Amino acid sequence: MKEKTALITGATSGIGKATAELFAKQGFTLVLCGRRQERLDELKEALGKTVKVHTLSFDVRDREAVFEAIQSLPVEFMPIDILVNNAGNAHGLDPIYDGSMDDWDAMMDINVKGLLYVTKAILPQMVERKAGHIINIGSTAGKEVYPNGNVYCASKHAVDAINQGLRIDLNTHGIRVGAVNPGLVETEFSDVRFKGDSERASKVYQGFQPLKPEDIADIILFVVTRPYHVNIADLVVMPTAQASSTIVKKDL
Ligand code: NDP
Ligand code: 8X3
Repeated sequence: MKEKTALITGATSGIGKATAELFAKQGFTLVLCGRRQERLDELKEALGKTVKVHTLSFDVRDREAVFEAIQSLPVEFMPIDILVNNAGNAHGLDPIYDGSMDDWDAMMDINVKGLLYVTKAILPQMVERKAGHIINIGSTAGKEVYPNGNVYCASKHAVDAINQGLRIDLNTHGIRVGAVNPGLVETEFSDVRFKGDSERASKVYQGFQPLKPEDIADIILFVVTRPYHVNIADLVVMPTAQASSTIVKKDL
């Protein structure tokens, strides 16, 4: 039987990279996406020893680049059975009256519109085959709004709505759609949010045990390996020390 082919966006770091590594252990054929070509090359070198890996370097904000990249896929990497819509980040953590409009644009363009473009580029072959699985990486920020999270939370609330909308509209096509919504996971996320201020970023994860990217990868693997009649529609996962976006038990 042909191994499943998974396309993962944001595979160069954090949750996406851990998912790529775990999927490789399962023998999945991989299409790994991100902007940082060097990191994609490293992944291809490492994972390509055991499974088929193709890399696509593009910015999810660039609509044409998204479609060109997906259309360039070699035949052995088609069709895509599993799409993990993971690329995204927070940019800034400011009260809305002080927010940077460039940060707002980045979050809406990457987390929302980028996810839509990639999905739109992949969907026709899933619709045609009446099969496929889309996993959207949302966030606890898509379930509740926290102070200064404003536009990042809005972008993840949009992912929550798109997850529901896709599931509804693809229902008659037999395509599985679900979201995994993590709380605090220690990745490069806070480095990006705080624009390279690694001291500030590391403080986010001090005094408690945050989730690791591998914890989320494990859950994504569980989601995609259920029997086809089982669709995990929406899943929220937090560190044990976290009760909500603002309640985290820290021993500092
Ligand atoms: P990382 O910063 O470690 O990874 C983000 C990934 O997204 C990178 O691979 C990056 O690749 C890619 N990416 C970012 N912008 C673009 C872009 N414009 N075009 C293409 N790819 C892009 O963060 P995480 O692993 O933590 O984040 C992954 C997802 O998980 C995000 O959607 C995030 O919102 C979500 N999430 C994270 C949580 C956390 O606490 N860490 C909690 C809840 C949700 P490259 O730079 O090479 O393009
Ligand atoms: C990432 C979790 O709480 O930093 O989506 O927004 S949080």
